[in-house]
Amino acid sequence: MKSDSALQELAFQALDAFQIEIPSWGFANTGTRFGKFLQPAAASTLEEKFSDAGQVNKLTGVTPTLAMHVLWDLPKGIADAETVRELENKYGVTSGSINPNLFQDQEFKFGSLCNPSSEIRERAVAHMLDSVLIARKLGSRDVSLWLPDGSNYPGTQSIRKRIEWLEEALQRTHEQLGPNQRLLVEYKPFEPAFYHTDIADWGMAAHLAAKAGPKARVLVDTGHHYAAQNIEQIVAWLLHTDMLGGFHFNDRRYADDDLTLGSIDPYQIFRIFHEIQLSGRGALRQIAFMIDQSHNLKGKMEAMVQTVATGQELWLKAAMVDREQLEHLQNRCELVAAEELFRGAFWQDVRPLLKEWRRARGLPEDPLAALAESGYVQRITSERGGKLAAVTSYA
Ligand code: RM4
Ligand code: MN
Ligand code: MN
Repeated sequence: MKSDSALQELAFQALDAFQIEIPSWGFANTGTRFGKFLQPAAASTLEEKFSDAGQVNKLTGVTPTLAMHVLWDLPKGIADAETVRELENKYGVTSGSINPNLFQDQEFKFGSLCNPSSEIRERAVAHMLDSVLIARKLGSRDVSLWLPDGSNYPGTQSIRKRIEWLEEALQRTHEQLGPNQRLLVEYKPFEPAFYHTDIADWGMAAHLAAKAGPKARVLVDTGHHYAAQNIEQIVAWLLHTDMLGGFHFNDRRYADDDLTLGSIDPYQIFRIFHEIQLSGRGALRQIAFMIDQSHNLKGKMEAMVQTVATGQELWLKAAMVDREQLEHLQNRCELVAAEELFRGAFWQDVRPLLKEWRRARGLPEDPLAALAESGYVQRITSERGGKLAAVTSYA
């Protein structure tokens, strides 16, 4: 048993090391595949997204960066960088990962980097190269690629040729990276109607990243797995092979639902965090924690604050695992004792410790209550509400 002060020190160290990036699109109006549900408080401009992100960071203290989607947030490309700089200064959050957008243009109907037309592939690569330049200009470390490519029917596309095109495109993107930049390759097993997805799993993503060059890594989106998959094992392998670049955290029940982190299966996130904490501090610096959620029913500000707090709670629970003792029990094959130790950490109520940490760091003890008290949501609801009818896209 650890003394109270030893426990507090351990908890504070763990919490000081935990930061998570929030996505601009988490504040915007989103919906289902069939329609969009509008919220009066949703952000529809980049300034509103920065304002919301700044507010979340003020309340939680652990979300200093904002992920952006190039076409949604920087429609003029690199020319928008100046505006972003101003917003960073105004709202106290800086640019996070830059996400290329290869899924909206009509010309990408049959694929982008994997399109059989070399001309279209070239335009997709040009967008990747632009994204790297934008990220460099903004001082963002990570260009984070989600590739929407695939085919709907067997025999209609050459799987092998598309692998080659992809290898080449990612190599060319990699060449453009600055010294402190990285390329993250996200995988996803399916889209509705897909027969094959060009980057369907972590093995494909790891191969492509390794082939692209030393600054490319794999991005694990927790929602992008089949229901029975053991994600922490994938994470352990990626850590072992030094290929883990980061996460898009969210939860899912059936498909890529983008639900609140830990809302369906918090134990899974705990198990992932345990694998990461086993690797120590050095590894942590190389792993980008990001949220990738779409709050189409919950209030967006409330959902984001709730998500960040849940992430901290699960991270802290993972820190409660007595890893030395666990190793000892594992070596002796004391199965029940090992499992009880592991599970016991998960069941520990760490919220009082988290509150202590917030108090010590000058943050509101209960960020959700502080959000409610701040009046911020009421203010943006009345300021933005009038614009509802004008909203047409996810941006
Ligand atoms: C995908 C994936 C990507 C996101 C796109 C729009 O499902 O999770 O990260 O950028 O959606
Ligand atoms: Mn994602
Ligand atoms: Mn997704």
